[in-house]
Amino acid sequence: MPGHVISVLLFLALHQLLVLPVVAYTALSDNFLRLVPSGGDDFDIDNGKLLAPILIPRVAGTPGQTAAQQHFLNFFAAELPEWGVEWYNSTSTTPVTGNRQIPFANLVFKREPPWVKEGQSNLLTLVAHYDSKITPNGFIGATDSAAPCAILMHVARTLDRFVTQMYDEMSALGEGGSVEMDMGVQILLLDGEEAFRAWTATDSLYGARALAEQWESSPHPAMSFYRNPLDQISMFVLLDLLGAANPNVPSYIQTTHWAYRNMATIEDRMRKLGLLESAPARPFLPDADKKVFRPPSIGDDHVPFMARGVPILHLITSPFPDQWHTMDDDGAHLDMPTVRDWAKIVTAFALEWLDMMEVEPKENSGARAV
Ligand code: 1BN
Ligand code: ZN
Repeated sequence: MPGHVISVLLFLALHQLLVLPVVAYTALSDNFLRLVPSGGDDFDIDNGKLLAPILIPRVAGTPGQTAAQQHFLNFFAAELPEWGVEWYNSTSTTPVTGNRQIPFANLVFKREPPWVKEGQSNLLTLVAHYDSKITPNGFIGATDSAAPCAILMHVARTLDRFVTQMYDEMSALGEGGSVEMDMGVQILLLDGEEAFRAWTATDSLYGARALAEQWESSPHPAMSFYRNPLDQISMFVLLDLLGAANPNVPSYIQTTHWAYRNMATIEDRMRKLGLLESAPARPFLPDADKKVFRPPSIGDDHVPFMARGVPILHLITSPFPDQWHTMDDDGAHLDMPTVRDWAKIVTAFALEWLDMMEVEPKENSGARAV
């Protein structure tokens, strides 16, 4: 073979090795999908331990805000003690609360490989807002977004066992330390999404705007692989207005459509395996084959992050639920099979994202879906 051909081949091989990182993405097996738990009675609206405690008004600066925060903190302390907890506090006036500074508090729960240094892990970032709208008085916001918060708590506790096993095995084999493989997960429970009077750039997204700004201006130490906490987000998956029957969640964003497809494929596979309870006329995620995209226009917590280049998967129904921003957006109007199906779909998506086939339970290991 002529020398210059060898040089070209060598160059291509090196380019492949050095420039294009090979990142595994292995679909979950049918066996693994069968083991994904739905959360069952934990989503019960009266006594369930995930959702019932937050089916209350949760407006920033009121006792309901504190009760919701306490619920999340108690849950992670009791069930997921290895997850880090961070508070991101800010204050702002609003158009209806005069000169008083209203406190907004985002909560971030994070599980990452124990060996990583600051700024070295990439983080699947699962997001919902926990505040509720100030009007109408007594508004609960069950789909908006108590149910999405409860779903994320369920996802976190399901991931934990597998993530722990993965980190233990990687430690034992000395496999840690490559930025693609050093994957973690964080749950962002954001405050102040709702407008106090009417949705504008300054009356909305109080928590998300403060967090995106703070993370943008918090550089990691020199030589870190990721520049700042925004840069660590491998995908920002935002759940909103989920829990009503017959949801339709389009694919909004062309650049992350591949991630939407991954989730739609999981839904399709779970339905065909008879693993989902709901029987909608159309899939929850019907747009796997979408080809033409228009600029997305739904304002939501992803906006300050997307503006800073973070990849977004926006899971919000269109049309919005009939109960949207009315007193009927309460526990009684949730469709429990739909809530539990979302819990399964998002959990399976996250397990797959985090490459958990590496620790797939063996069929006779006694593991079972709950
Ligand atoms: C979603 C849930 N949003 C508020 N609660 C965002 C939004 C506000 C979407 C106004 C459309 C219009
Ligand atoms: Zn709302």
